Amino acid sequence: PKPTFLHDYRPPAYRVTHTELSFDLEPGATRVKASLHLERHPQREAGSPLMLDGEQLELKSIAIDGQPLDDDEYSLSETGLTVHRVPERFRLDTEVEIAPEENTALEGLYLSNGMYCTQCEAEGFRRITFYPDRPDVMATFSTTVIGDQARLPVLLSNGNPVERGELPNGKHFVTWEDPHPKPCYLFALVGGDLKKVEDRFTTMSGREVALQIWVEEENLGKTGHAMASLKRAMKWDEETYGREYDLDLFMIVAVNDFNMGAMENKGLNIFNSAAVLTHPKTATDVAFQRVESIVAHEYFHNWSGNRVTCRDWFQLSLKEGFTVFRDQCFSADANSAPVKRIEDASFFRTAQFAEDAGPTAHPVRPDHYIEIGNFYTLTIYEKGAEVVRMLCNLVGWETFRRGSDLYFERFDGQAVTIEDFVSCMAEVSGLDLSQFMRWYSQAGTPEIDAYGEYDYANAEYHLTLRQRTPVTPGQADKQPLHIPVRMGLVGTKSGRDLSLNLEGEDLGTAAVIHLREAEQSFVFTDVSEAPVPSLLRGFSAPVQLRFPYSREDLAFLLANDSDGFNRWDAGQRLAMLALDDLIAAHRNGVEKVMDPRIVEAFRALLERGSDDKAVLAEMLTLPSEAYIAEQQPLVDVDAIHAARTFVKQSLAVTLRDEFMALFEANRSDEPYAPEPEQIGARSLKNVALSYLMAIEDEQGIELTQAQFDADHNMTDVRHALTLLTHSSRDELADPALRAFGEKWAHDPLVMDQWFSLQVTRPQADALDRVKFLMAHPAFSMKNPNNIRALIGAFANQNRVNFHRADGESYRLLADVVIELNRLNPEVAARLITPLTRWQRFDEARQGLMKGELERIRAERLSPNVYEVVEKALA
Ligand code: DPP
Ligand code: ZN
Repeated sequence: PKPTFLHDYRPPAYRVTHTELSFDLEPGATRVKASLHLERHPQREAGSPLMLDGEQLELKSIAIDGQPLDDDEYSLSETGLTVHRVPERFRLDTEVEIAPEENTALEGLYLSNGMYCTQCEAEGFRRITFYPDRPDVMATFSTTVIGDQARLPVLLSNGNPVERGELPNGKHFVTWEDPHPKPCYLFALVGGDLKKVEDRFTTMSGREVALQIWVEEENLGKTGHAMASLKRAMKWDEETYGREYDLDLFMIVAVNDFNMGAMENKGLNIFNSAAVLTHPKTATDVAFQRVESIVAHEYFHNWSGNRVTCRDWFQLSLKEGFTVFRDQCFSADANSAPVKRIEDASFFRTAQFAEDAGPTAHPVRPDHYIEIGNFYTLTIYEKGAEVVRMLCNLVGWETFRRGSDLYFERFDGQAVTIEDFVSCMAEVSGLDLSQFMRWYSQAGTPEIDAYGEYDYANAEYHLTLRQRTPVTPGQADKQPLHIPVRMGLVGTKSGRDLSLNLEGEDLGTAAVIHLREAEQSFVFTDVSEAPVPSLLRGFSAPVQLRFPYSREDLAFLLANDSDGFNRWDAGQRLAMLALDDLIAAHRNGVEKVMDPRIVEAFRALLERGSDDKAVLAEMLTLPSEAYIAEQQPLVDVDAIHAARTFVKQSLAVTLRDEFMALFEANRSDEPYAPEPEQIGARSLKNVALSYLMAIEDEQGIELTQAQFDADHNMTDVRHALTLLTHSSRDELADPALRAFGEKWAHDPLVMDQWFSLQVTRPQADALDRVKFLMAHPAFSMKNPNNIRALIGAFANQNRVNFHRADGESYRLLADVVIELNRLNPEVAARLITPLTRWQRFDEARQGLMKGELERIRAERLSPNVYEVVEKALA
């Protein structure tokens, strides 16, 4: 396979102004008729051949302006269709046969649980019909869907239904019209036996919109939260961005087999059932919040993605970065804002940093790819969102909003680039954002080394920041970035933020300083007392920041920083210092000793309490093994696990009564609601229980079992079951697991949770459990959620067992990748990730991991898997 390059972009030779489609959903012989109204692109030369993408299509007929073509007038290949000579304006009619029943890749039209559905982003439409499958071809669509009335009573597509009727042989049809020009990646079709829940929304201009969520009948009771989230998101986008919905109907459909989370098809969002269905008994708080944010995310795409779309797939972050930023702000408004930021930044620093440091590192706007399906990454989505957040902070919200208005107004109905977006921000703010643009083209996590010195005699504080971005594949030279560093100076006497006077300018007590050079010094004057600097508040830039804090400094910030995010971060840094010592002790076979300063800092947290319980729960949570690993030069999974367990147990032993009191103070029998206060209390209570279970405290065990038996809500039940399953006592784990597995055998989303919590147990039998569960009737290699819940959770979250010294887990992962390479290349490619990180481990493991990558490489590979494996072994 050959790469596609950004610099090769050219507009399409022909545009499609209108697309008429007709689907006959006949088992074993689905037919698709397409009438494309085409015209030459004004910027392209006359006489070009017409080239259409098409894969796995069986062409039945082809005609131009009603004239069937002779065999020598066109040619077919594995990837498409070329018509050698065409007029300037014409209608192309084709008919193809496709096989949705055999489609296990879940791209294009496929069957999930007997229901027809589609996934066209990024390049799935070419598996439906011959078409210029690129986002800069935008057409209005009219779609007729024909199907068996009994088996497929519901037939949906984009836009509004305009006609329906009965046909011979028990069939019926529905015709849908979408008046908004759109690229074909936003096309959707659904046919199945579905039931709907309906609601309404009145837009800010007074238009009535019907809202429908379509699900299988047994899931009708699980749609309430998604619907409520949708209405909140619609309102929020009106109030915050002035964006109104533009059709009379908005539909969401839940499907069980789906490669991603959800898809923003115009008027007809298709969702992974895991991203839409909730019920207090089956979904955790985390799942409720995830549904809320994904429903909002897809809805927000209606403007940031659909009305204004991407010129080409290199611009993917144009819609994804902006839309993730929008959904993050929405969730922050709906929940605890500091916790949302802590969760996002913590995940980012673990997973995106790892991606940016590995062999698949790429810029927010890549300049080449083999398979665009491999670029739905944390860098495009989450780093893209961080870059938009920096822009917003640089220009200020009001100006950012004006820039957003300008962007939507100027580019409505167009397919545009990241420059178009940033230039709107530059225009409304008057700022020169040319250096800022490097954030889009340079891969790698920038590192900032900071040093500070207080000059008593002159009451000055000197802060020096030095930035460097490490070399990433294909990018040896890095230029300095424009990095906004939000900061404060916290007085060590007063515990307050001191006023910041920088080069004669009074910045108040919290300021953003701009690092643009490789090294820059900032001199703050009139600093009345010795301060501890609080840097990168709110994670103001996606960088790794180092400052030589002492443990006393960190304990001080943990207690006094006015920025909630940095208070949490100080606690994490403090824990990291202790963990580093313990990891070294473990490696050197020296007795581990707990640093009393950590214990005292935790005691202080427990005594002080917090108004925001969710924040306190985060502060009491130690850095994850994955995050700790990111901070080590060489990853020693066993030492990390031992050190973290030691810290947790030491805290639990010393603060046992405090944790018990915290648990008692936060339990409740209130009916479940996914509300911030309840969620915060549950988190806090469950964190306390984790500590008690870390030492297998007898009373803690009783409480855990009681919480499991009480069966009050899934958050509590799952947490209790996880603690029992991850304990050293199989007599606690086994009966609970069995009871839970039998009770929920009928519910695939709950069974996925049951898979995950077993295969993440630290005990040495985890790999055997994975193998055993792969034969469970609730597991299928064809279902991406099952793969993620069982194989993905094991490989990504069970670090001690995935990195077994005998390499057996690597072998299992490679076996699964090899099988999935045939069934579902997109999911297969994503699953390889943990093996691509081999450079981070000792030589023996490196050899084993590379050996498995080479074994994969020896297969006949899909472009998806090929690209990832080649990069990993380069
Ligand atoms: N565009 C989708 C989303 O991120 C992914 N297919 O919302
Ligand atoms: Zn998206």
